[in-house]
Amino acid sequence: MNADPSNCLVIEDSVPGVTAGKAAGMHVIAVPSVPKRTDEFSSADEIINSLLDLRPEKWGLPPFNDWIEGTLPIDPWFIGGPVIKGFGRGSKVLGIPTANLAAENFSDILSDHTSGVYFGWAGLSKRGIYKMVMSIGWNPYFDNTEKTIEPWLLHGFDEDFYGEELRLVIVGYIRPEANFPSLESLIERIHEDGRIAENALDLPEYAKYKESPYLRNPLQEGAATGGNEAEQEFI
Ligand code: ADP
Ligand code: RBF
Ligand code: MG
Repeated sequence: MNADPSNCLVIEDSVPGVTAGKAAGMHVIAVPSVPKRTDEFSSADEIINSLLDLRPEKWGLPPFNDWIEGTLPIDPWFIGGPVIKGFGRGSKVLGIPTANLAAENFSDILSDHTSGVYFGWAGLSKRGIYKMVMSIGWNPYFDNTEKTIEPWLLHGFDEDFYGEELRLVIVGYIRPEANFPSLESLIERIHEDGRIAENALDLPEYAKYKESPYLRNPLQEGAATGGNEAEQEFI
């Protein structure tokens, strides 16, 4: 390539690739192919969770121009099912209740989609449609062993709604899941995510999905659905 190695940026998902890039005197960003194995990639200059977190401007390159107001639009995905019991930690410890969906019903969708903080619209079969912000992943602060789906509906409810059919259209990405030095800083960050989602969902690019039939017409009351059939229904 006839380029000075110090002017090269390598993006690599394997340990040998990271090692090779550093041995060549290049800058290296690691995107580990296996989550939770970041220790093996410590020789990289930066470790990111997924390509959604690539920020070219950190490396003197032009920024991506598809981010809007702190959010990245994604091809929407559609998941739903009855609200199940979570850890009972969101409301009690954080003051942020999350209406959990059974992750095992969406294992194919979840393995396609990276962990992180996302937002979109939530339909509750007996109540209406609400703005929503959620995390998907292992909640690093609590170091969970299971990947969970944690949607926080941006609305004050007078009662719980366990068992009710919840439909989600996820339209954008905010940030990777992170660990925090204190519970207060985790709570503060989740409220910030809530403000970002609240504002972004008024943008036409995201607001239009509020009309998705998937949110309003449960295909089979109480049954879990996900992915392609739902997407076809929307189109
Ligand atoms: P936690 O989220 O506190 O770990 P659970 O997941 O078991 O515990 O319980 C949270 C429950 O709170 C949800 O299942 C839902 O019924 C209720 N809830 C009340 N308000 C909200 C809200 N704004 N967003 C999500 N869930 C809510
Ligand atoms: N947990 C984390 O450990 N790290 C996070 O960065 C994180 N971000 C979250 C963002 C949002 C918008 C929501 C709703 C939750 C987030 N959580 C995060 C999950 C939170 O810890 C979880 O909902 C509670 O532990 C309840 O099980
Ligand atoms: Mg919960």
